[in-house]
Amino acid sequence: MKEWYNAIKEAQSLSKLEEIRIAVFGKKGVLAAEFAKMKSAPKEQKSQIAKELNEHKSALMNEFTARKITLQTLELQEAMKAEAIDVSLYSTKSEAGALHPVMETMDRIVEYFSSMNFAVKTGNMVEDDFNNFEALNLPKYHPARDMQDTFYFKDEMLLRTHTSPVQIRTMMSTKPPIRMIAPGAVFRRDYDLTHTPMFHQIEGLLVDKEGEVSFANLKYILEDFLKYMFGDVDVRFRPSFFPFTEPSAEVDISCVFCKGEGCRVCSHTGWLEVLGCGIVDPNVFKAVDYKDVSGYAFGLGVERFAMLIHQIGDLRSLFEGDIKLLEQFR
Ligand code: 2U9
Repeated sequence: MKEWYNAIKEAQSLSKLEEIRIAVFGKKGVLAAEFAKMKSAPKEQKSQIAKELNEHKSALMNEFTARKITLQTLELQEAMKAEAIDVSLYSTKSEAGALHPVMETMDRIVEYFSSMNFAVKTGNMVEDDFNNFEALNLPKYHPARDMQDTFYFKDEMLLRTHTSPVQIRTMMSTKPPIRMIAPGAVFRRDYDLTHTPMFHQIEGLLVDKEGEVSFANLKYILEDFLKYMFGDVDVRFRPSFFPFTEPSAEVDISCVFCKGEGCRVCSHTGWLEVLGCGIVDPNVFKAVDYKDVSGYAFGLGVERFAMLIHQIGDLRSLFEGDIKLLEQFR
């Protein structure tokens, strides 16, 4: 027995101590073995052996408990030493970050359409010809493809020029009705005062049974949305053309800078163009094999919204990462 007292006293870790506990007190441990041996001892010695064994048992248990508490305390002290934080260290001043104005604007737009029960769907930036053009009533060599200069990879793959492929893929994989928006980055070969090769769009699509979706529905939600974004502005719809919608319209708001009086920003018209929209062209539904449906769609550029909301004059400044601009949005 003596060696087990020493083993307990000298155990250097809780795991080692646990091994010893099993070896001493376990079902197949030394104490159990000694008690078993006792059965075959002469009758008159039995009670003496039992007494001694029980004394050992409780003395070993006392040793074990004492050692366990010591080791637990030691291990806790080690852990506290390892995880210690020196609160007396000087800290260097760190500036709080903030969302980029484009992302903040994107979140606000997504928030509005989510509240109107539009699902939010994202897709891939690398797309194919069918999903980016063909299915959107833009066949090869159609002059409307010139409107969007495209970045091509080999094998007819390309960087999406709008988020519309997200809607095409959604329609190809789900049955109508559809009520969704697609926010995300898009790419066009363009670079000047008002164009960057990458910008962000949010497009919306609503599809329901034939005759259930009208231009009036579209007009209502876009007017409500623009008042949510810009406050008490006037909204007007002008006839326009897009290959994927018919009829189509461009949407203007009264100039947020001069309140419609006419200024440099609105080219003295009193109006700012902010959206495009229309009733989904039947050729688009044909391409995705949707029958007996009607729908509306709209699209907007997020950078343009951010510029109008925050009165930012040059689109390119949104992409320069200039801390002087960004810290104004903290
Ligand atoms: C499907 C069917 C129709 C999306 C639409 C516009 C009009 C539009 C521009 C706004 C500024 C692009 O970022 S911008 O340059 N967009 O004017 N977008 S209708 O129509 C769709 C989309 C997908 C299946």
